[in-house]
Amino acid sequence: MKIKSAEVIVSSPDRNFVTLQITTEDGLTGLGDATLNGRELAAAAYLEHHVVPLLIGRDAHRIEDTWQFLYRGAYWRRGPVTMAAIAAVDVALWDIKAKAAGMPLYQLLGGASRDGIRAYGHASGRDIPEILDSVREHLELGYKAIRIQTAVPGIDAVYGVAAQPSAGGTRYDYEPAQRAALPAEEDWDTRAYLRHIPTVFEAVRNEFGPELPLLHDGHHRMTPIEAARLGKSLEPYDLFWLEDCTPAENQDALRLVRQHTTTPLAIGEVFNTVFDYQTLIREQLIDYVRSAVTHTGGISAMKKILDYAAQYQIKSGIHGPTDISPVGMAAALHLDLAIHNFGIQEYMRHGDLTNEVFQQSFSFKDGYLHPGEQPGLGVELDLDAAAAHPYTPAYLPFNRLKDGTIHDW
Ligand code: CS2
Ligand code: MG
Repeated sequence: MKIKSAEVIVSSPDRNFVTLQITTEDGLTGLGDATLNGRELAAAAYLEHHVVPLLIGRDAHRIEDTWQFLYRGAYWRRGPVTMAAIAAVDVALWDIKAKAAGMPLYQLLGGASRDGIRAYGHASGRDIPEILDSVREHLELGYKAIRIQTAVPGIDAVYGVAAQPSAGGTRYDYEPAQRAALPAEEDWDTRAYLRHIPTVFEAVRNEFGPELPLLHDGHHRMTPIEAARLGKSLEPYDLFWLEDCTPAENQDALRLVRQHTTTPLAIGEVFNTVFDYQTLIREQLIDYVRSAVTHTGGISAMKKILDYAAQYQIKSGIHGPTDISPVGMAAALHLDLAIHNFGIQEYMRHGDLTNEVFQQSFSFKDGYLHPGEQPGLGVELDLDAAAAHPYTPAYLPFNRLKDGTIHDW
């Protein structure tokens, strides 16, 4: 089954997406996601100029060989752009193979290991009443696990807090990339943050009780000892996880955090290969692997990472914000359904315009996602609808401290 053509589609309903569509000589099509928030054109160019020409004429069934060819044959390995491009090819070929087999993709990964995929949503607010209101809204939407992000007194603009109705129509969906020619500047003060966060979880636990799984994203901003302090101060509130508590390029940093707190740790949404996780997994310094299928070389690579993590009792917590397209989300769901060491799936609902461009068969009901039973991924791309939304520059913000020093966003 030879590859006849491959098309890179950059489209910007609600936000920018990069989609690869591979077509075989038999007329089968497969979709892959290469969306890289704020760097979409880099991923699209890598695909367009350095991957697509290599695909034409290759056997679409040879997924592993194509992956190894694109990874080892490039010479320059790893990194978000390379691995997003390889991911798009990998997922598109899995989509084609499952369509050719006439079954949903998860069946080719070993079949279902569970009936549904527990999701978590994003509650946020500028103050405690807004946060409690946002939690109620997400409970009404059916979520059974909820991430809590909050504004911080003394800080003007903080990650994760939607202050105005979003494209999705609900007040609390938060799209971090802002459409503008240049990135927006936000501010940060770790001490103010560390003082404030425990008060928020105290209020949420008092209102909603001890059972509801609560998550929080530290978003790479603390030093290891600050992360240790936060993890320890949150232990009374029994979090499901504390995410990205400290930048983890230096994987050894998590040893210090782990020595001080039993709050479960999730890391890896900016990681792209198993090598980014090696110490973290082997020394059990984390509890959840956070990468997205889209940024980690696709289903083939992500399954290898999660199988390695399973040997150390570490579970999946696949990244699922709005900057993972419905194609990337569907790929995650097929993997979530099949692997044994599933943990939880992040699920930010896409906006109406996005759902017009990407027709999806996955469902969200009573807090659980399911990829559906369509052959393949279960996502189809409306090329005309996609063409109606051309790329629009949009960047993730950057942070400065009060003294003007650049800080992790
Ligand atoms: C966040 C993301 O979903 C998360 O856990 O870390 O919103 C992240 O900021 C964006 O995906 C970056 O593109
Ligand atoms: Mg995160």
